[in-house]
Amino acid sequence: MQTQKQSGMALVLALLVVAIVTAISVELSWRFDLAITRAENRWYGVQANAYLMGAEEIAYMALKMDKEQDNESERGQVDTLEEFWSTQAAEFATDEGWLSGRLEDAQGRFNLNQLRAKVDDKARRSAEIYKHFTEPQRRFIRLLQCVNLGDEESPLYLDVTTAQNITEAVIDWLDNDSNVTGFGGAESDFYGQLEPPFSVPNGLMASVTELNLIRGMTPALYEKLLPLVIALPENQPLNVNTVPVEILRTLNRQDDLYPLSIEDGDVFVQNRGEYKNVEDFVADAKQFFPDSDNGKNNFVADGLGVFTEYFIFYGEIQMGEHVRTSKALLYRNGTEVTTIRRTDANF
Ligand SMILES: [Ca+2]
Ligand SMILES: [Ca+2]
Repeated sequence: MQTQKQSGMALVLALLVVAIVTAISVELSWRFDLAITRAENRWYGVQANAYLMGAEEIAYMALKMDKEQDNESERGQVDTLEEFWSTQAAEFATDEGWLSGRLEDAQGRFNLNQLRAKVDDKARRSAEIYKHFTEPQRRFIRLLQCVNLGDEESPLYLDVTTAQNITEAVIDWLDNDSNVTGFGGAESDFYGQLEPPFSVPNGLMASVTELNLIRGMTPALYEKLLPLVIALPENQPLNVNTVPVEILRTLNRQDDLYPLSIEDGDVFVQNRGEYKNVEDFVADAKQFFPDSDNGKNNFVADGLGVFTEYFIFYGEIQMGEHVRTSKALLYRNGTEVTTIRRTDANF
């Protein structure tokens, strides 16, 4: 009996030991796998970053080269989509996958910080609504009406009054007073009563993400505006050589708060040349916004340009199983190129 009981105990003990050893080794091997995976990720992460930084350096070189060519050419300082910097670099094979990069003209997007400057009080009191706004503000009113909030089959556009109201709210967001602009404007009285309340920055936007907070903005509108807008550090002009068709449509006679028609926009974008200066652009584009009525209908070229200082660099790399991307805002001053900011969000 005694020995049977003892051997029973021994068996239980043995099983217990086996169970413990198994548990420990499973735990260990899991930890070991995790450590390996972590090390691998870290290794790939470091490698990927190094490659992406390298791609950014190549973008610097392309922009520097372009500036040197512009300096030597008779055409002068011009940046267009026909130039070398604008071409998508081919996928470049690496030992672990591939690397690619491209540049976008940041000044081909509507710079929201251009909305900050305001008209004087006399103009604000004018009976003619268009005089309440600066030309960049009128362009933004038109841009808001260009964005299709529906789909191709049943398009849906904002009306001009809503577009004005949203523009006024953006103006108040940027301006440094606490006076509410027009009917759509909003200052701390409005934002302070929201849940949660917040204060108006009354200064330049650091990122287009701020649009999300502005009175009248909806997630759908924000989503559609994203590829067309940017918040640059200052009042940088639009480059008419690189703007997309939606932005070309915002270039209309000063007294017209509606955008050019979709048809006009399509003709405009196909016919446009490489403009050496803003005057050349206006002369070419006059068919869409003829001057008449003793200058009342004139086209105002404020905030337009033909060359660019700010570019967006997009890098992408595949390493093993992983794909990583990077996004950087580059600033070109003469032949010097620097990175202003990197982000995973929006500039
Ligand atoms: Ca150039
Ligand atoms: Ca204000």
